[in-house]
Amino acid sequence: MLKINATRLLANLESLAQIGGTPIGGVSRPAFSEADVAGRAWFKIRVEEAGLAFQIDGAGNLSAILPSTNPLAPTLLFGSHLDSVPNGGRFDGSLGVLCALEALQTIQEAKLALPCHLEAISFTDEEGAALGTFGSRAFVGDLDLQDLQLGRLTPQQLDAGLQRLGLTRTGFLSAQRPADTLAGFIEVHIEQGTRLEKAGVDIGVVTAIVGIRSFWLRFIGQAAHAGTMPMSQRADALWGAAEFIRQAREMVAASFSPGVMNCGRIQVSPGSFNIVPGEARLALEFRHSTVARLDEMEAALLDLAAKTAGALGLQCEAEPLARSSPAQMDGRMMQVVEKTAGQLGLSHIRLPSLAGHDARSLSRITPTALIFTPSVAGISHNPRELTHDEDVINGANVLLHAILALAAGQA
Ligand code: HGY
Ligand code: MN
Ligand code: MN
Repeated sequence: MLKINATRLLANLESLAQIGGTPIGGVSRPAFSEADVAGRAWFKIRVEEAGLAFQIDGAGNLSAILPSTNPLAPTLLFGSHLDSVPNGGRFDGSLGVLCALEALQTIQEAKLALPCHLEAISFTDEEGAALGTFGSRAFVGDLDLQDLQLGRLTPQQLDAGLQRLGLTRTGFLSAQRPADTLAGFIEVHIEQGTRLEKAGVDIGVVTAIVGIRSFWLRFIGQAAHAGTMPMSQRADALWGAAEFIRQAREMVAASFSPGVMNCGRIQVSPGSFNIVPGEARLALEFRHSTVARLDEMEAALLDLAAKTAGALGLQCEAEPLARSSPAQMDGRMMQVVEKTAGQLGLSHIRLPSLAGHDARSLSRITPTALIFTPSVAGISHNPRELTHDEDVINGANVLLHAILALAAGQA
């Protein structure tokens, strides 16, 4: 049975991890940063060294292509993302891109003539430095100019970031790929949870991906002298944010499980030891598996924000940011992955994903599969993120044979 080159794959992972590498072995390579520019350049060189065609689209998505002899053939696509969260791990996203490149090189070296074009892709800004799953949303035509306003960067920061990557503000519109040119999409990704490890299973076959919504919540009070303003008369904006976080945590756990919420950032102004906070800006994100539950969570969280603010004599404004809908993975693709894992002697289970992925975008227009490899202790978005070599290699081999099985189905 054909196998990927494990030595080359692990060496590539090690080499890529040096770009934006952090002292304890993690990676800080947010999209549009200098490290991202360097990571992208690294990928281009690897693709060209492998003798594969390199391509970049208007959203900055990077591809390695192995064409079919039939120019009219559809494209089977596989990949993930090279960007990371700030101070993240070396596997999130990178694993899927490098498994994709490795599978492509293996097929090229085996000189297999396939009835579809093969394309290994890295999507731009999956993690949302500007706008989560920016590249894959542009690819499927799920992004318009107005969506850019919902991003997390100021217009000036966005323009500077796009320029760093050689992109323009409107260029992403040309990245849209017609659905009828695609034969499917497969993403390999670390689980970022403990379910595979706990079950002692090699491969996860993802059934569905959660939807994610995010808001800036602005609690507005009145800045005041921290010494002279009596405690009973303060309109302390941070008290409102703190009270909201405490109650939201209890409410989501009690009423919305397995849905989750997170407040990952807070900006307090004016921001001084001796000034009562006049404003607290809170980054709120929440996730659930159905649109109906997301709607209920949104209503309950925004209502709670207004109530906690009101109880403390504060105002609260909610500014909606980017959102994504939950997505189902393709049943036939799941079966292909399961059969492939079985042929490789690997155990597998089905499970939903609580993290967002480019596969969510792709599932809108083409049959999509998401393959999970185990994460040690479920640690992710953290420099201590770890997937054992054996699991990395298993993920790549499942991808390789899923590609071959799907390509054979196109014949
Ligand atoms: O935030 C997420 O779920 C993913 O890691 N981008
Ligand atoms: Mn991530
Ligand atoms: Mn990821």
